[in-house]
Order: sequence, then structure tokens, then C-alpha cells
Amino acid sequence: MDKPVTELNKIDKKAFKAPSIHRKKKLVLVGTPNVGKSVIFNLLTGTYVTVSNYPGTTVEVARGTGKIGQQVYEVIDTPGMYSLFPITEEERVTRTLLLTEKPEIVIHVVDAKNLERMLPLTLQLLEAGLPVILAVNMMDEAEAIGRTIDLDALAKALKIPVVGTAAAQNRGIDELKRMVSDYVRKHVA
Ligand SMILES: Nc1nc2c(ncn2[C@@H]2O[C@H](COP(=O)(O)OP(=O)(O)O)[C@@H](O)[C@H]2O)c(=O)[nH]1
Ligand SMILES: [Mg+2]
Repeated sequence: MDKPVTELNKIDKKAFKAPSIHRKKKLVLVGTPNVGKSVIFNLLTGTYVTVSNYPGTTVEVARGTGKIGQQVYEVIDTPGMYSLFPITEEERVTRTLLLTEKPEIVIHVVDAKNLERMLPLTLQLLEAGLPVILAVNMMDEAEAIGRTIDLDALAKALKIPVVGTAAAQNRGIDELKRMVSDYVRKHVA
């Protein structure tokens, strides 16, 4: 009569002691509207994506799963935000999500054409202690208007990984993935 109970205990303990490598890490995409977050989200995730209202709100958050290197991630696409100090419901949701879900990686996606207007949010995210990688997207459009961006200088100044991407052309995405893997290997146990 004792035996089944013991077996059950064993199973439960095993479930709770699953090694952390099998736990999905979280990767959150943030940035202002129309910078390419959802295009990057689609490139990072597979076909199984769920879109649901954030609890208690009408704000939609998309979640998918993607493998980067050897690690499986829950990838979360957030509504646009201009500031970590929320004015809109979308911003409030994104702020709450960032602070409660404790992602291992936050990718701040910015538009290379309007870089200087978007960097204040990068600084806010860093000040909040979030693990930020900067994806300078729309590099194709920046190049088309003759803008060059010194990504290395930016990375040195911000002391975070910075990658140039043109997501709509699938450019820079492999490098972005490599940076995510490197970051997680270095910073996350
Ligand atoms: N030229 C160019 N267009 C892009 C790039 N990335 C995204 N887009 C386009 O920009 C628009 C907004 O992208 P979306 O991913 O919906 O932005 P989100 O609002 O940040 O999620 C779409 O029409 C995309 O096809 C890029 O790197 N280059
Ligand atoms: Mg979007």
C-alpha cells in the first residue's frame, strides 16, 4: 500500500528537479512600433505561435518557441513602447511583462534611421537592470539614405552587444542568434 505513494513522490521530485538546461529561457523583443519586432519574432520562432490578451487587458502578446544554438527559448513579442515609464496600456503591459517574467534576454529593436531617438529607451532598459542586446534594424534603409552607423563604437559606449540587421531581408539574424547564445552562456547560469 505504501509503494504507489513512494513512486508518486519520486516522480514529483524528479519533475521539480529538472535540470535548468531543460527549462525554457525567455527572450523578449521590445521597441517602438514599426521597427521590425514582429518580423524578427517570426524569424526566431517556429510555426506554433500563440497570441493572447495579457491578463486583465486587451493588449495582445505573441509567444512562440525557438531554438537558438542548443537552447530552447520562449520568444515573446511585445506591443510597441516608447518609454519604460508607461503612458499607454501597451507600455504598461510591456513594463509589467519585463519586470515579472524576468527574461534571460531582452532584444531592444531600433530603427537604424532614427537611432538617436531610440537610444533613450535602451538606457532605461539598462538602468532597470535588464539583460539587453541592441538590434539596429532597417540597416538596408539606413544604407539607402547614406547613413553609416559605427556599431562597434555603439557597443563599446553602451557596454552591451550590438548587431546590425535588416530583418525583412533576413540579414544579420544569424549574428543576432550568435550574440544571444554568447550572452546567455556568459551571463546566465
Ligand atoms: N526595409 C526594411 N523593412 C523592414 C525591416 N524589418 C521590418 N521591416 C518592415 O517594417 C514594417 C514593420 O515591421 P514589424 O515587424 O511589423 O514592426 P513592429 O511594429 O516593431 O512589430 C513591416 O512592413 C516590415 O516588413 C528591415 O530590416 N528593412
Ligand atoms: Mg509588431
